[in-house]
Amino acid sequence: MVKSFSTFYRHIIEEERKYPEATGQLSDLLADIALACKVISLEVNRAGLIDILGFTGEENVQGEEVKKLDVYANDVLKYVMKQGGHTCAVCSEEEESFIPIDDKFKKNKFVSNKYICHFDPLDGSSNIDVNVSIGTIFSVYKRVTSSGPGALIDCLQKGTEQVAAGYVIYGSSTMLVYTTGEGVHGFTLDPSVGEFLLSNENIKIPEKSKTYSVNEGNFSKWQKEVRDYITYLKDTDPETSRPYSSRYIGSLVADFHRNLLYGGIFLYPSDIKNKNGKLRLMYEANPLSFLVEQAGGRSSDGAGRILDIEPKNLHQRTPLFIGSAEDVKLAEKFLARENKHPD
Ligand code: AHM
Ligand code: MG
Repeated sequence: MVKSFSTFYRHIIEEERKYPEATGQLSDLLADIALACKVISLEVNRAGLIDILGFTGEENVQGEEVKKLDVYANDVLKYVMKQGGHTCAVCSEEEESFIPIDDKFKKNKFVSNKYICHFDPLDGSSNIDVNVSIGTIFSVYKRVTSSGPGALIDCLQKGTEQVAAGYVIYGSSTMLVYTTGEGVHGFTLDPSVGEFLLSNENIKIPEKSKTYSVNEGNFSKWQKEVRDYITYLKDTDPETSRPYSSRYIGSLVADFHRNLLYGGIFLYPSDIKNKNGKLRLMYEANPLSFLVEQAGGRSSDGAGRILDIEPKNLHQRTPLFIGSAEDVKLAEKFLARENKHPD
């Protein structure tokens, strides 16, 4: 329940004021991200109309090129980040390499381009065309180099170095959920006033859940320990709330969001085809891991904490077990005990 009325911008400014040395630039950067996501949200909402209105070809009726939604989201975020002047590089799941940003976008001496942003511009690609919730995931780091456009070393930092992270879910309503290391807060977009309004203050994920989210079609491709874990969750034992319910949308942001609010474990383990799982460390696992830990949950690659992984490249993949702390701990126990029951 929200105690007081607040917009997203007012909330981040008030959070930043708790630190007298803060310059307000992180708040401005987060406000830029929120703005870009409002623009993306508009386009996502219109997407279903494109065919009906005849925008089917490469060009729309104005003769403008119709971009695929994920390409559009990527372009909007890059543009807004560049114009904001706070970033020296942007990294995106849609781009092969990082995009260095020139100093010329710094607006004045009070703006320093000291941040790096990572984006998954539109996650849940298989759901884009079927009106199922999708999302934008973001994370922010401080640069380690001192000036000029950012370098790879700025972009390849461990998840523990994130100064902010969050996502925007384009669902039955559009919501922004973020952390700067001071808890997790959720805002719902009021389309009539165009503002994200505080709706979920200081979100805490239930410690233990009754729900698991996984693409179970991959069951036969998983290692035995993962198969044993899922089989265990499906066995009947009322004392441990089993069998668990299964909930899988196939949009990470949507699956994560539901589990964050109701409790649950999401897993995308490695399998015989994807030796390191499917999800990306820098664009998906790290930001959601920062959020889940701030909400009292846990995130692991099955063997250790996601946020402690030293990244080797921008598109590195990782197995992911994320959600309610007790459930993730149990999954880790199964993975650690080869062929043994963990009870
Ligand atoms: P994407 O970045 O191409 O959208 O892929 C990531 C998505 C996640 O949103 C989701 O959790 C997962 O892929 C679903 O994968 P699968 O279809 O194999 O279950
Ligand atoms: Mg993705």
